[in-house]
Amino acid sequence: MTSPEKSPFYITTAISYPNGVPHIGHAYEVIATDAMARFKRLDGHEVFFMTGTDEHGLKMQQSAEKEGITAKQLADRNSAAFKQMSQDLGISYDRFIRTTDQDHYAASQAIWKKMEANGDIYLSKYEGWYSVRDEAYYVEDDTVVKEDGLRYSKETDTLVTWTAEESYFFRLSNYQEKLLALYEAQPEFGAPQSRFNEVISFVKRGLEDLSISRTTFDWGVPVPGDEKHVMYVWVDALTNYLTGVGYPDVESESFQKFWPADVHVIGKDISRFHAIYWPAFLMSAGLELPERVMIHGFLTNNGVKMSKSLGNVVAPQDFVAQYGLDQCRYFFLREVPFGADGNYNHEAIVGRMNADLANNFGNLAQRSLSMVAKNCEGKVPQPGAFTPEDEALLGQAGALLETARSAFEKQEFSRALEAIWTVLGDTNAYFAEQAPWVLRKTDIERMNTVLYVTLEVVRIVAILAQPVMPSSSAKLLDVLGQPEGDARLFAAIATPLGAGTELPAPAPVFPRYEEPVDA
Ligand code: ME8
Repeated sequence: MTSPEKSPFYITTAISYPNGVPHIGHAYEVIATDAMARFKRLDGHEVFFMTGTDEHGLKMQQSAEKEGITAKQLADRNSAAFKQMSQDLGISYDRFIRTTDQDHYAASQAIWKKMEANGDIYLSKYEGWYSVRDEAYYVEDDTVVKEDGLRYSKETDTLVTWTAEESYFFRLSNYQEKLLALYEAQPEFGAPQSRFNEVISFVKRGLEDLSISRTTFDWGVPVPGDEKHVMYVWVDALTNYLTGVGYPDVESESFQKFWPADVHVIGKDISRFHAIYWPAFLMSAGLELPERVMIHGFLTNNGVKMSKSLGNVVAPQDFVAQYGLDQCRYFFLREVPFGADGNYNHEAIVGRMNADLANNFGNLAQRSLSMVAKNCEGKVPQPGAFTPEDEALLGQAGALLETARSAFEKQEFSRALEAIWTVLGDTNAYFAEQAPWVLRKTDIERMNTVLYVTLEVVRIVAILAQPVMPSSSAKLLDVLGQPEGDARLFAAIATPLGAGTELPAPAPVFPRYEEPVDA
């Protein structure tokens, strides 16, 4: 149930290029965004969560030509692979947008016309060193001729060729002061701070007008009124965030409800597009600006960048098959402070799976629930008076919601999880100290109280863990007798477990990772 006094929440991922298949970096971004979307839903907000694919541009056209198929065929095939990945990762998106969707053409042409009407678009000529891979022009100083006699971008090491074309330009130079004023007024427009600072310094160095159309290929959204031009892929790509909520129908219910977006989640390589071009386009079109651009880092495998030539590109589905979906989701959000670059390797994942999930959480749940099954007729026991230790632990667990809220508000997922796991650690210590298996013989009422307190912590943690580990948390909430629906919302944290609630037979939820034994 959504609560009327909680504001609607609109969150997006970047839309991926379907010129290849998805990798762990893509999975990481959708998992984090999904956790955020689920958190807000459980906290009573109406959420719109969008992800999808960015299908236009020369890169797509050229990749397709190499395969002897059309760009649309390539997009259809790989977009389906991205959609499948999201489904395999349990991503709760509300729309999977494709920039080849009909409504997206209308939205892109509408924003173009608004920017044009505002005097920000003019026709001129563009010449420069163009990188197809980056879909960007470079000035000569930013390129280098290598031993093979070919010229490359220094920054991205991609091949550039001299290209001259008639092009429409966007007056980005007019927006330098306005952007700096925005950053000043909204100091968390970009996050984390270190990555936002890079954007701010870039803008302070001065902005040049931006070439926003191409005539050398036709795989894109036609420029309204001059159809030999297609829009520069980033103009239409960024506009996806508007299309998804009904633009250009700004009076529509969804646009009114969800625009401006609350958070755009993106990787560090595309921060300039989102924190500079995008707000400038929106200002020009007279539209409200997103609240926040959250810039995450890159994942590396054992410290090595993923690349096809190194053969270390891991398919997200293989990863999930090896460790389990919730385990992967937990690992990525717990291990790497969101925003920082992160490294993953087998040992680190197994460490988290066994220590945090199987031992700290799984064992606690299983031991307490098994004792309840055996000694309390499978019902939540009636607690006696709480001791200061009980009160302290329940207080700690009860305070987790606020801690998690403040951490999730800034996409500090690892901070939220760390706080939750600290309480689990304390609960394990409490369980060991109180030794309910001893109390069973000496003081049944006290045993009941200790089991009750432990189950109550497990319940609160299971509710709070849902955004990160939806299916394991659901299994735990099943065995805690908490039906789907209101009892699993964050608002239910404040309502303690009812003594006498019938509990189904407990079943372990977090398996240990055992290394496969060679036959
Ligand atoms: O950039 N680790 O698409 P894309 C973490 N179409 N994140 C990574 C990553 C890695 N190793 N590699 C890529 C595009 N990403 C554009 C976006 S939005 C209007 C258009 C992230 O398929 C990357 O930073 O190259 C981006 O946020 C997303 O994956 C899609 O990357």
